[in-house]
Amino acid sequence: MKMIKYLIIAILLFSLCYTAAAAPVKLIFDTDMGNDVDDLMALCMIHNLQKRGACELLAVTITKDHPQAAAFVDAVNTLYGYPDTPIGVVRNGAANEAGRFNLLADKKNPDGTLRYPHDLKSGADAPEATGLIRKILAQQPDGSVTIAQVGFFTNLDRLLKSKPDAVSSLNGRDLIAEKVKLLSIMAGAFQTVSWDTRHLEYNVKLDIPAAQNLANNWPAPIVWSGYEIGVAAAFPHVVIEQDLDYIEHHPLKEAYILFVPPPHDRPTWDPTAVLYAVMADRGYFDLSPVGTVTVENDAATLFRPARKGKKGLHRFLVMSPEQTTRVREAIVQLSVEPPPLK
Ligand SMILES: [Ca+2]
Ligand SMILES: [Ca+2]
Repeated sequence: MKMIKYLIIAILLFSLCYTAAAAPVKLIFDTDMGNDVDDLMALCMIHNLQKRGACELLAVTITKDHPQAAAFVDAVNTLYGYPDTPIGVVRNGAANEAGRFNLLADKKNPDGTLRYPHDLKSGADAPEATGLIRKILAQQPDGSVTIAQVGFFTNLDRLLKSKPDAVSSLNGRDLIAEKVKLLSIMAGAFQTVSWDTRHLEYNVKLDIPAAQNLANNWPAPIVWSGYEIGVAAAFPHVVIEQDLDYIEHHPLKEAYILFVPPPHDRPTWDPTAVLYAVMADRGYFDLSPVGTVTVENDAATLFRPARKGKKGLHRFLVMSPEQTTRVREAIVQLSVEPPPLK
């Protein structure tokens, strides 16, 4: 009898613990990898969060229209032990210059082998991003997918405008409404930036019509990490100099130095959007009230809170000084954690 009692207690305790464990966040990472090194910090973070079961990276989609972007993303995915993560690329997109560090994808060792091994050699061999996102969304449970967009709005604008196809009878807007839980975006500015109350942020500027369509028509909640958030929680460059020597070549160290060498503390724009996407309930950030972001023709982003009793789908991140310290340290530790060491 006593045994049965203990067994029941054990089962109850187990089920309590089991329900307490959060399911991994199903994540699509949409990036302009190669235009700034913060995209790479964000991707390293995602893999380390994935390793511990906090998220599941369903795909990486790329808005930078250069073939080495996809190859470099595959190289990083491979280093972290996820060589088969699906990768989709934009066609006829923005920012088609090479950038400063995606060339690491093709770097060779003295013996002729790749420094960062990977099998996707060029974005030309990757599927188009919109179709890939449609396929992945169609396969996922309703209301389950989080998207972190840390580049331009091109891919998600095209997703929104997409027509029914072989993978789903829903148009883009309806497919998003059914499957997407949250869109966490790094874009825009919602506070004064260096006394400028109309800071025109890069991710919006590169494809303004796409940003306008998304802000006006995306049918699910959006949380915006404005320019000011990443600037406030800038990455301490000493980490690049001292903490990544556990392997001979580290892509984050090499890319950071190629992009803007220490002693520069790079803002953590994209990592903040990923941190919120995966750990939304951990108090790293506070949120504005709900409202609506409007993108103006010059790329300015204006937020208006919803009037009393009205609904709004948009909010933006805010951070106290204490939260800023926590966010910076979380991003540092999550992005420098070693990949599986050989
Ligand atoms: Ca691969
Ligand atoms: Ca970016």
